[in-house]
Amino acid sequence: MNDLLQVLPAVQEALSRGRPVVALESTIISHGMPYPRNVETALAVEQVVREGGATPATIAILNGKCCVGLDDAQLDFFGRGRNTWKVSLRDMPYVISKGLPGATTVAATMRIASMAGIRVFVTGGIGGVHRGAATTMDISADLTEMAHTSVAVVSAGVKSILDIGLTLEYLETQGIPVVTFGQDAFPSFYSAKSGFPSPLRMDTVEEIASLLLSKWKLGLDGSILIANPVPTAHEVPADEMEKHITQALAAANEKNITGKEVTPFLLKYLADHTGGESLEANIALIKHNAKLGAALAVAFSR
Ligand code: PSU
Ligand code: MN
Repeated sequence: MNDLLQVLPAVQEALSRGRPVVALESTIISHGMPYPRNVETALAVEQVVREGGATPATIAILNGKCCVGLDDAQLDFFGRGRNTWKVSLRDMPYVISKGLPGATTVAATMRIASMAGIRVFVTGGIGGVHRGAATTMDISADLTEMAHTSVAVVSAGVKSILDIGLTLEYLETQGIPVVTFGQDAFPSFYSAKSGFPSPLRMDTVEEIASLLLSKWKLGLDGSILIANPVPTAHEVPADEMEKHITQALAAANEKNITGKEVTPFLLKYLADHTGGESLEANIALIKHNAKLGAALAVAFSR
């Protein structure tokens, strides 16, 4: 194994026995939710993965190593988020070489999961093509990473802070199959629908495991996006969310927020302005995704 990898013993054991493992990201903990709900959620999500018959591996960078699996103290450290870098691919070499603490995004988490031999990764929402990307060129490295790293990504779709239509176009261009679990509509994180149909629909994890196997046997490296709609009881009405998103985008524009700060700024704005409801939805859907991801990892390992 790569000497930059530091794998938690429980994760190492599962991997060496060919047991199912589910990777989890850390940016969602440090930059996506407030303390201490973020740490409670990270621990609860790991527990959901265990109950689903898989071993959780939360991924982050510490002391110059890519850590695959964090202990409770490390999760708490990232939850407090002080002086923690948001690390996408571009930031990995710097944070590793300087020995800085880094919370990994979807892109960086996938890359490290792949280095460790993990094939299934669960998150809340992925990065994508931003609204206005035609002039800003703001397209998340999550999408380019998904084009060539062979780790399946389970998410609740794409948050409508992004341009969902352009994100789906970009996924198509990059050869990334998009499958929605159990419905025809592509979900938009807080809402089960987005106004866009899902390119594919599957109703069982066995079908998704077989899709993954087919893709990789064809030599088509890269990810599959599995969109898992938020449970109905936790949906936030799309028109209510849209009002806040419009305001968040205007605030980002006014403050000249650019580059890697854009997504955390928008997420924080929404968290601050929509209060409890969106946070509860966020927590519920991540647990829901963890359950599906664990089932998929189990099916894939068979
Ligand atoms: N979208 C969400 N929640 C998140 C993120 C995105 O709905 O927590 C985080 C993820 O870590 C994702 C990253 O990988 O933001 C994307 O950042 P950027 O747009 O800068 O690539
Ligand atoms: Mn960006």
